[in-house]
Amino acid sequence: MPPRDFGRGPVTSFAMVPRGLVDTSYQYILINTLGEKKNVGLVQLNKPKALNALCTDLILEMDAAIAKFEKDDKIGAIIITGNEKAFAAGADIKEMLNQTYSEVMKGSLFGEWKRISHCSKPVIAAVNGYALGGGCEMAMMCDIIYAGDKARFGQPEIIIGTIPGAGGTQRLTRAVGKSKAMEMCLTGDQVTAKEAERMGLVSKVFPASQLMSEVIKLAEKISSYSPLIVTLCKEAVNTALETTLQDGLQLEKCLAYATFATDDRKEGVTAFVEKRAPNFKNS
Ligand code: DAK
Repeated sequence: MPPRDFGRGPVTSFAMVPRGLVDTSYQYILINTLGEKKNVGLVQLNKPKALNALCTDLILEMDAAIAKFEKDDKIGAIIITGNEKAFAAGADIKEMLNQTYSEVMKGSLFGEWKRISHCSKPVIAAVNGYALGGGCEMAMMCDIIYAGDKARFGQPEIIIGTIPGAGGTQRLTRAVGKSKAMEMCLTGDQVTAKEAERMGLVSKVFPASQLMSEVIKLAEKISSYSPLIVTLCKEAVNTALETTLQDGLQLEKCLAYATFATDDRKEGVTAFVEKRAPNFKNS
């Protein structure tokens, strides 16, 4: 869907997200570039009145924004966030109200939504507030989840007579194990940020007001490394969830050997030996 032009100027009250030159050409998201070197892409969901419910147009806009950052050589990592009340409260229930089986089958919007999980660059979820249903699934499509201390995660689809359809039963089970995932999916109960951290769903929890600065620090650190090597590393870790140990170890070995064919590995080890900072060229 082509981005719409709704004029300039922030349309959100999420004070914790740093403001710069904000691209407000989308209706339901804000995008921005952050960090000292402007090498971090930010996608902020911006449908606050509906707690960032994931309607079709919002998903299409996110898809376009992530594709744009993925293509941009200056961007080393992408952050997805919401606002202080909601990361995203799930798929848009009002939009789903009258959808039929054949419509969702043909549309397959969430089912085909692979932009985040297939992105070659690291994608970090910064979760404040509710991450429920499709919102929790979207966070789990990301590579790393950091959360504010008021965040809440859940798969409440069972309460409204459906089940997770965008990875909730699969990624959650891989992240936290069968018993916890089963409990969350079968009860619809939410877990707090601290519980999510204990379960291994979330890497780190910060006071809500510090979340964005910590996530930006993380994204800047990753962006300071060779993008080429970061992509290889991400591919190796992701493969661990998809394959046997032996096949995974084999792929890891091949990818590690492959780094020896790059200028950036040479630069990295040379810089270490020469006691200076590396100057990676993405080659
Ligand atoms: N969709 C639409 N609107 C929502 C929404 C949602 N998911 N969540 C909240 N809202 C709206 C509310 O309707 C309300 O709008 P107004 O009535 O003011 O117009 C506004 O946001 C504020 O919500 P509340 O008044 O309810 O706020 P509270 O603080 O009292 O409660 C809450 C916050 C998050 C606990 C509550 O809003 C809530 O329970 N929301 C629903 C959460 C939920 O059930 N999420 C899962 C949705 S199902 C698929 C793949 C994936 C999926 C579907 C298909 N395929 C592959 C086919 C995913 C499904 C889902 O995510």
